[in-house]
Parts: sequence; C-alpha cells; structure tokens
Amino acid sequence: VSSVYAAPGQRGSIADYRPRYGHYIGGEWVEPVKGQYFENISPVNGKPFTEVARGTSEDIDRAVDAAWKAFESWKKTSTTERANLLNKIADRIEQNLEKIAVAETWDNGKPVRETLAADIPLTVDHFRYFAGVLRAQEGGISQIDENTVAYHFHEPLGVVAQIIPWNFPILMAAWKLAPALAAGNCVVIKPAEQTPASLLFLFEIIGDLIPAGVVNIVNGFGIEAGAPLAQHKRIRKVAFTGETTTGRLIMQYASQNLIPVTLELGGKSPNLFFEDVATRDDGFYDKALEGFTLFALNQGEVCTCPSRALIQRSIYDQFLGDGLQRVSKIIQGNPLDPNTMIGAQASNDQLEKILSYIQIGQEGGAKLLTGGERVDLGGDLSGGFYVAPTVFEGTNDMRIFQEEIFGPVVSVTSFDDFDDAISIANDTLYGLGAGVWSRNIDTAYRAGRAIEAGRVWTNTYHQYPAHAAFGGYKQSGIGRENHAQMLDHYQQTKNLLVSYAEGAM
Ligand code: TXE
Repeated sequence: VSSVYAAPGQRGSIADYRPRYGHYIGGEWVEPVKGQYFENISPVNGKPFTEVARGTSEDIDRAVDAAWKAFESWKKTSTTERANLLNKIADRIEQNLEKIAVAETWDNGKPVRETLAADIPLTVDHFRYFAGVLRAQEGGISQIDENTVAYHFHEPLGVVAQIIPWNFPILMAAWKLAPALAAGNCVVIKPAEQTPASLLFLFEIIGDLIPAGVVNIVNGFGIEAGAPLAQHKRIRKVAFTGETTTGRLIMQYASQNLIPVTLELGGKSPNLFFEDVATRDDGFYDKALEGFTLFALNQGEVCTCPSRALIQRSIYDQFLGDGLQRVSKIIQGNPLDPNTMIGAQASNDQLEKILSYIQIGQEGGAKLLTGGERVDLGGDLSGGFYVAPTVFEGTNDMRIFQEEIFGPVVSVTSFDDFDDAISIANDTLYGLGAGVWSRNIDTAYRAGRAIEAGRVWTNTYHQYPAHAAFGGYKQSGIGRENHAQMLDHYQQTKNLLVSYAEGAM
C-alpha cells in the first residue's frame, strides 16, 4: 500500500498495531481463559493484521468481577473528579488524533478523510460534552409539607454492559462509554468481532488514565462473548447497537434479569426532496444535491444511511440527473489517501450482503442507474472490500426499499405531493433518521413533525453533535444516545423522604 499513512512513523500506520491483543480487564492486558485467538482482517486489503482474544463466558465473569471491585471506589468519586477524568481522556485522544484515526481506517476500511475529520474529533467532543453536562446536572427536591422533604439524588446503576457494532468502532464506544462513566458506572464492553482492534489500540493510549477495572474490554463473537455478557446476572443494564434481530435477543436476555436496555438498531431512512429545492440553481440546490449523495458516506454503513431518496415528481428527472452527476464525482480509492471519499466495506460478509442485495434489486424489477458492482482497486488493494456507489430506481414496496442493506446503495422513487411523500416515508418498519429538503419553512416543519423517526434533519444530513438526542422510533430502537438526557439512561433515582417534624407523625 503506497500512501503517506502507510509507512511506520508518527503519522500512524498499520505497523503501530501489536501482533496480538488479549482482553483488557482490571487495567491489565490478559490472556483469554481458554487461550484462543482469532484473526482480525483489514478491509483495506483483505489481509489479517493482528490477532485478538476470542472471549468466552469465563472471560466475561472475570471482567464483571473486576468491574464490581472497581465500582466500590469509583462510585465514591465526585462529579468534578469524573469530569476531570473525561477531559483528560479527551485531551489524550486529541493529542494522538492522527494515529488513532489511521488505526481506525485500517480496522474498519473507512477513509482517513472521515476518521480525521469526524470519527475521532467527535469522540473527543463526546467526552468533553459529558464532562460538562455532568457538572451542570442538578437533582430536585419536593416540599411534601411544612416539615417533610423528598430529595432526589442521581445514583449510578453499577456495572453496565455495552455491545458495540463495527461501523463506527471507536465513536460508538465513546457514545456509550462517556455517559456511563460520567454517571458513575463501571463498564464491560465488547467490540464487534469484525473491528475489535481499534478500540484496543485506543486503550493502549488512554488506559493508564482510567482507574483499574472501571472499563473492561472483552473481545469475541456475538454468541460466545456478547450473549454471556448481556445475560450476566450481575449486569445492571445493557446498551446495544446492531441489527434489529439481535436487538430483540438482547431484550429477551435483559428480561430475565429485569434490567433496562438501550437499543440502537437498523434503519431505512427516507430523504425527501420537495420541488422548491430546484426553483433556483444556487447554493441551496447544490446543498440538496450533496444531501442526496450522502447515502455513500461511510460506505453506507450508517444506521441512518439515507438509503431511500424520495423526489417530487415535478423535479424528478432534473434532480435525479444532477444527483447522478454528483455521485459520479465521489472519489473511491485507497482509504489511507486523504482525498478518498469512499473506502472499503467493513468485512467480506458485509461486501457479500451488499452484492446480494444488488442482485435482489435487479431481480425485483428495480432499474440500476449506476454502480452495482465490486470494485478492484488493483495492486495491494485487490483483496479489499470495495463496492461502487450504487443508485437504483424503483418503488417503495421492493425489498431494496424495505430492508437494510448497509452499503453505498440508494433506492430512488418519486412522490406526487406532501401527503404522498409522508405516506411513502413512513411505509417502513424502521424510524431512525430522515431528511427533509425544502426552502419552504412550513413544508419543512410539517414534514419533520409528520415523519415517524427519532431524528429528522432539515436541509442538512449526517450531523451528529453530542448535544442532540439520537435514537429510534418503531423497530429502530429504544432509548436515546447523545444529549444530557443520556445521563438518565445510566442513572437511577434515589428518593430520600425525610421528616423534620419534632413530634409524632
Ligand atoms: O450485527 P449484530 P452484524 C445491521 C446491518 C448489518 C447487519 C448485520 O444491516 O448488515 O446489522 O451486522 C454482537 N448476544 N447493523 O451481524 O449481529 C456482535 O458481536 C450479544 C446495523 O454485525 O447485531 C457485535 O458486537 N451480542 C447497525 C454486535 O452485537 C451479540 C450496526 C452487533 O452485531 C449477539 C451494525 C448476541 N446473541 C450492524 N449477536 C447500526 N444500527 O448501526 C451478535 N452480537
């Protein structure tokens, strides 16, 4: 691989990874109890680059023990101490931003352009945000009567389980770790088996800042390590991001222990373009066209991928034509090259899933307008998992409009008027994200309110600030991530009801 980011050195390289990683438990790197490891493959070239511990329930037990032990002192820390720690973590990540961004690219296949500008800076900001909101959090009192007061305290849950997907390995871990730690919990976290290495790499950099046992990482597969973690009797909450079918299992596990879950699941997000976007060929029109192309961001491996584009019939041909022009300008290439806009899919399984959906689209009568194939970048990158940005035209009843593909594939259809747009937008099992593009504030507002989704972007898309609540309606999930309200998801309320009366009650 020839690139500025490929050679060993301070800018980061695959050679910065250790050849083998154990689990991270009780502040130490430990061997898996059963002694087994699995290969971690880089999507950039399809080759293994490190080995990672293959965890089992025995490793989960150790991690849960270590976490409860650490909780004894962690629960006594002041909000200021915890906020300071989160800020230190943020500073350390920022100091090593380039190295971590490159490590993430090798592990996941996404371009450094994204990891440098989004994944890692957003991770830094997430820790800083929760350091801030933690100190601004206040409890409440209720005056029951003249001599009786109900105090409401925030208390941590204890040890919580976090199960992470492979599409944003570091950022999704940060979304869960920062609020959990801020709220005073200890954590056992399991990265996805496709991309475990970058979080381990991160903990080589930040591990010494965190008291031993407060964060424990157990690697491994869903059934072997994820299920025992989510089913563990001494876990007080499970936070999960992944497929909707796995989310159902997680909820079943949690029901056995009667513990809360937060679930961030799949999506089939509609992106609505109303006719007024095309009234003038100006900056707004340009922005809307860019919004159309964002189905390819992160190779389409985003739960909010705008994978259904709904274009008003009166502008359909013009907008789609201009949109396809923009798609042809998306630069696909070596993810380590800072000019690359679309990199590799995260795994061979995901590559095959996407290609099979492309076939399903064609067999189901959709018209392939561009893309639709695996891309061979040649040389060292020949074995990498690259798919060309793909645009289909069809109708909302087709499988490619209804099922999550999780690749750089958009399914385009038209609508007649406002009501038609909303009815197509809501004709899905999912309700995670949506986009609305209109110069008319009434149309934009009414559409935003009418779409059944937890996040509706208006005249923008794919922004993820820490202070905006994120989560799903319908089968896209339960609970929220980001925003100060996240602390509530990691705390329970202690009510002290006190009588100050001197005499009998
Ligand atoms: O997801 P899983 P997969 C979607 C996307 C993708 C599909 C499959 O459409 O193509 O899901 O991806 C752990 N108990 N999303 O198979 O299985 C697993 O080890 C406990 C959408 O990777 O849900 C990993 O850490 N844990 C999505 C995590 O769950 C289990 C992000 C996610 O894996 C488990 C990823 C079990 N029984 C995929 N089974 C989003 N919403 O962003 C698996 N895991």
